[in-house]
Amino acid sequence: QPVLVPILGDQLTRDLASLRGRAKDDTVILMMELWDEATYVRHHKQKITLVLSAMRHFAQELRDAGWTVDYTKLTDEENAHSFTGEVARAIERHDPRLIRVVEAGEWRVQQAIEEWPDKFDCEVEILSDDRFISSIAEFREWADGRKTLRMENFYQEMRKKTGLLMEDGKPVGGKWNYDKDNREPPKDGMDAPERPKPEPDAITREVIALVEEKFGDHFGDLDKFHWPVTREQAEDAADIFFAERLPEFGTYQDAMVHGEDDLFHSMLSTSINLGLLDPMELCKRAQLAYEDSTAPLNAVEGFIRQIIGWREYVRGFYRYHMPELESANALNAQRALPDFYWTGETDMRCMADCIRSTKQNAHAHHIQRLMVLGNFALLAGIRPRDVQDWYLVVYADAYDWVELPNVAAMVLYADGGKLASKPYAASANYINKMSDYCKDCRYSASKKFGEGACPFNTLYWHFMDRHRDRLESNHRIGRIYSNWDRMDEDKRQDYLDSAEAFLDTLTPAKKGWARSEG
Ligand code: FAD
Ligand code: DLZ
Repeated sequence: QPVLVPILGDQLTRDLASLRGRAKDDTVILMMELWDEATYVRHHKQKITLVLSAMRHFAQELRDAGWTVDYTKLTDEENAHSFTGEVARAIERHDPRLIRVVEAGEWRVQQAIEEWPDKFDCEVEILSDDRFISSIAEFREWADGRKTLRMENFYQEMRKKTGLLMEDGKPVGGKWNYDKDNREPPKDGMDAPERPKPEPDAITREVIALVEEKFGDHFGDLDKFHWPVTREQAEDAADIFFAERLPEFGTYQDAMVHGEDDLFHSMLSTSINLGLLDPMELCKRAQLAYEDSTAPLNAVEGFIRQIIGWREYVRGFYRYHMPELESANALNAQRALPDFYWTGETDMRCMADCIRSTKQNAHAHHIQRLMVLGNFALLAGIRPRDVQDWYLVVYADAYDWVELPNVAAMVLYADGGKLASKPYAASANYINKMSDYCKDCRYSASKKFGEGACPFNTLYWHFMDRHRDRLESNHRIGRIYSNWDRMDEDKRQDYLDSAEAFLDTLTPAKKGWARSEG
């Protein structure tokens, strides 16, 4: 009677807690390609390709290392197409004495796993996912009893816990956070060194053909699939990032350039989330770059903050606030997602470029997701469910545990301010300052309302006006109402009328893009 170790699609880590210390001749590893996982939302074609190809490569790597891997393919006739169904079938095949599994990232999957001890006639051990620096229990302990949860406080705890960028108990350089040095607008004609783009090998090409056949009508292009699917490829990508892009990462973290899809970002989130790269190892490498003087502190601290700060924080926040977070809608946003999020057909040059990159690469960088695509959804009052589904579908790095808190709480303020102290609402001024989008746009960033005015300008005041009751008392945003009140009545009405006229032009997305109908 062996030990059965199910490994989920985002647990592709050689040192996974469930494998650690196990004898190879006493263990059967179970990996499952599942229709349910590929279609519970209709993921971008590149995302399905990425997960399935990385799973197949990982299974091969495990077999080469001497493990027994029982691998169900999507096309296997008997496939039950759910985690629970496939584990049940594996129990029949192997009659294990114990199932040893690492907790799932997604709440939905974790709920299913927690039913296994009652469902199955064998012992089930559910292990904490220690690829994260803070466990669910530690986050809960930190969060319980606090009036407000803020990333910054949590991040400082993580710095102390890991010792990253710490010197005698104090932050290196004297400050915890160099966010103010992460906001340079792009220079004219700025481009960045290309990231490595691994060519699909035979395994990936087989998966691409499968995805074209089974999921050909899902969103997204598949002809430029260049994501790392093995640990080696992911490590190559990390090497190039540290050597060529980290030094500028901090300075231009918030910059946006038309047609420049990666800039100085690491493009490592897909590999980190799949488990191909260890987040702590990456942070240590970043720290070394600072110590070797190959990258400045604003870059290194910024990178480390994203990983041990934001990434860990949103994961803890997600588990702390699930399942309520999924249906939160504090601003009562009820408008359907506009069709152009799927088609890219909009005259707003910034939106069109971010959607193009999303479709071509299954990626957009952080500030595009937050301050362009997200900002629009916030200001236009798009239903959180629609926006959440969209983000979960379209990005190759999207899993519910990281997408949902970013979208519902950070972007849409649907949690009413549990995660962020204010909505990230901005007018065209911000986008114009931080990008080169506006100069060739049909809309004018400097025109406030009326024909040709940038919709971000009119929607901004429409948003502020309709949420005045809630936001006026917010100490970080409330002051803007004195600007609004100083405008004469006609001008305020012009803003609101222009916003309404624009909102009336939006065509709701057809049903069925994100979830199958029926
Ligand atoms: P870099 O800019 O190089 O950052 C380094 C790493 O920091 C990333 O690889 C990622 O692991 C981590 N990171 C940075 N910001 C965040 C954050 N806010 N939350 C969690 N991790 C972070 N990230 C995902 O991994 N999956 C998602 O589904 C996802 N959805 C998002 C939705 C919205 C609305 C927003 C605003 C952000 C979202 N992010 C998500 C965070 C961030 O945009 C991506 O992690 C980043 O763009 C990935 O590209 P990169 O690896 O080049 O990141
Ligand atoms: C995203 C995804 C897809 C498309 N397919 C699979 C799959 O076939 N098998 C699998 O184990 N995982 C898949 N995943 C990732 C799962 O959704 C992921 O394992 C959960 O997020 C676990 O929380």
